[in-house]
Amino acid sequence: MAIEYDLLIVNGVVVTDTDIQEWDVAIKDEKIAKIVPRGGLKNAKATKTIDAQGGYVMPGGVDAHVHLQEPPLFGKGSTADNYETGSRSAVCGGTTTMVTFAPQKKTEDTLLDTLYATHERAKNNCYIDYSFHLLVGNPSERALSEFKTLREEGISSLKIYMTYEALQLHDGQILDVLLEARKQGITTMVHAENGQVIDWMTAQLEKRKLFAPKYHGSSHPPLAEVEATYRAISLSEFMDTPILIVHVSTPAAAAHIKAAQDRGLPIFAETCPQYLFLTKQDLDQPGFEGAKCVCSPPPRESEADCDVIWEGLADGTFTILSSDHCPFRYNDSETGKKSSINDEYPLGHFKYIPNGCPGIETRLSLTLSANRLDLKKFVEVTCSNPAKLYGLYPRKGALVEGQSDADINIWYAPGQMETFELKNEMLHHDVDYTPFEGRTVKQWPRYTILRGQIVWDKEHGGLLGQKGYGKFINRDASSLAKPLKEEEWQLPL
Ligand code: DUC
Ligand code: ZN
Ligand code: ZN
Repeated sequence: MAIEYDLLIVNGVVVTDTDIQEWDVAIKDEKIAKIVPRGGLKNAKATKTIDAQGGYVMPGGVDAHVHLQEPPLFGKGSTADNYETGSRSAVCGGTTTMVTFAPQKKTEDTLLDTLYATHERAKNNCYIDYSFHLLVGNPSERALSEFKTLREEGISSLKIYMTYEALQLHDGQILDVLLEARKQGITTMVHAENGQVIDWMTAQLEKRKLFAPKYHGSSHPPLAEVEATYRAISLSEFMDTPILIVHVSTPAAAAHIKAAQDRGLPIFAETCPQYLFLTKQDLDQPGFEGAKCVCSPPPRESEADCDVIWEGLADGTFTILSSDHCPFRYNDSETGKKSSINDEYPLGHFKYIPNGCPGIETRLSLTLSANRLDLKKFVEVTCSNPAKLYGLYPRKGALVEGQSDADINIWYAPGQMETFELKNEMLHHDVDYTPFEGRTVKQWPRYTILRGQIVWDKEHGGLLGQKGYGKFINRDASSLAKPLKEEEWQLPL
């Protein structure tokens, strides 16, 4: 009998955002060809068969918040990982699609040049499939007029900032962006922190000569996030345009988001492992060590805050769980965390510590290992919803016959993998630390498959994928985020 399929996955438990079933999977020409009840492919001929041994078979991870090869934007440093090392780290942790940022600087007028330059950085360098969010630093008339072309170029989302000198937009500029985004069917991501509150707090701390890494947390009080979140929701409601609030860290911001969702507004939200696993204590380490966990918003007060964020994932307040992989080396005085140490501040100054933590490789395993989310919810927030929100579904984030790319993680059956302590030396990024060092890991992808190719085999060689196999994916408009009204927005008079 002729070979019918390229790959079969048998004896697994298929988990999607809607089902948990003992199903077998057949793959052909990079796509999911068939999913049938266990045993149903007994007579099928394939080039290769994987026995999943009762392990979970899930869609490959979609990480929709990743910073690679960026110039200094969040303080002094520049990101450690490039497209090669960042995507290598991603695939070794089960992420098969990433959406990174194409950052336009305030001094630049155009978004299209930014897009093309980012394509050059990514092309032929990625281990996994990818797309970009345009980061709008300067919504000039020209930049706004380019939104239409962005859509034609397969880009359907952008990110704006309410803080950071290099990026902060004022409310009028935010409305300009929202209006044009609405016209073009683009989803706007918002970094919601009040930059002026942060600057004021920073000046107060400086007056008191408080410079240690832990004061990064004090300089970004919950108030800054909560106020900006409410303001962003208000601007979005005024313009009837959907937004996604990125990296939400505080219970009070989550409450504003939930209240808006309960009113039927198209407000979406993201959180990240930092806000599930880290607290203020992680910023308050001996010497300069706390700098490893400096990110914005910062880890919050206590585990009780983390518990509320977990609940928000479970109850749907948070649509997606992304890594916000924003990697800076620790022992690097040129571009890393230690670039904030100098003659004037021999112990460093929190305000100059580059903001961000690595986490693209650990997002899925840490979250699954914590065992705090229902399995379908885990798939929803880490795979399916990011794909739906950013116009990749059902090609990505799903296992739909004939439609989905064959991007799959095969995990271990519960208890089948030996538990281990996470160590940075196990990871594949180009960063000299992980903020999650020493955490207990109970799950890791056993196999990762990207468009039908086995790109990770934990027990036989680890990384098997090839740099350059990952390709740019043209995205559609979001299938989740839409204005309430179809008609053109009218100025209220
Ligand atoms: N915002 C991000 O999204 N990532 C890193 C730094 C920041 O402030
Ligand atoms: Zn941000
Ligand atoms: Zn980020």
